[in-house]
Amino acid sequence: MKVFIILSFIINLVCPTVYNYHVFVYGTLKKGQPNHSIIINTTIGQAEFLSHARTVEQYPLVIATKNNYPFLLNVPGKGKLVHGEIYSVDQKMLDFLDEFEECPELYQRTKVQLEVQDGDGEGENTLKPGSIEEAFLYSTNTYEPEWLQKPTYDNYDTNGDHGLPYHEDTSPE
Ligand code: PCA
Repeated sequence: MKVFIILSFIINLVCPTVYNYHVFVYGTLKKGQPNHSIIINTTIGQAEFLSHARTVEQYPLVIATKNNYPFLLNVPGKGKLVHGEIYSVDQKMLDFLDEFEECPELYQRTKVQLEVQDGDGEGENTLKPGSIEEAFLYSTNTYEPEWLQKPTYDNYDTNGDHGLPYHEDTSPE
């Protein structure tokens, strides 16, 4: 076990992308949104901003639950082309995000096709504008049927004119 840990540490030093995953964030994890501090918290894990991106297919991005959570419903072809940000994250950050997003109960981590919008990433892994990339995202299949009737958004902002700011309310239903 010890040997494995040392070996993976060395591999990660030589080739840091080996253990990295691309994650597309479209909600509260984006820059300027209430949970962005998580993805830039290096005590949790590593994350590198790669680019802005838009889904290749349309999806309903709705705001639901008493806490006004944003949810991308896993219903391709309905809703809008959804804007967000692609990050390269390590295993530790991915594990933390799975837990934070209550995956797989509330959200499920699925894969999505994205069109890279600008290559304004911070490091050498910057993506090429116009290219198609695949990334994980936290979408949901476990939604209430009436959520399909809700207004849909193309670019989530907690303080948008929908008047439904995100909040954490831990009181019982
Ligand atoms: N957090 C994840 C999924 C929805 C949310 O608020 C994200 O920002 O992509």
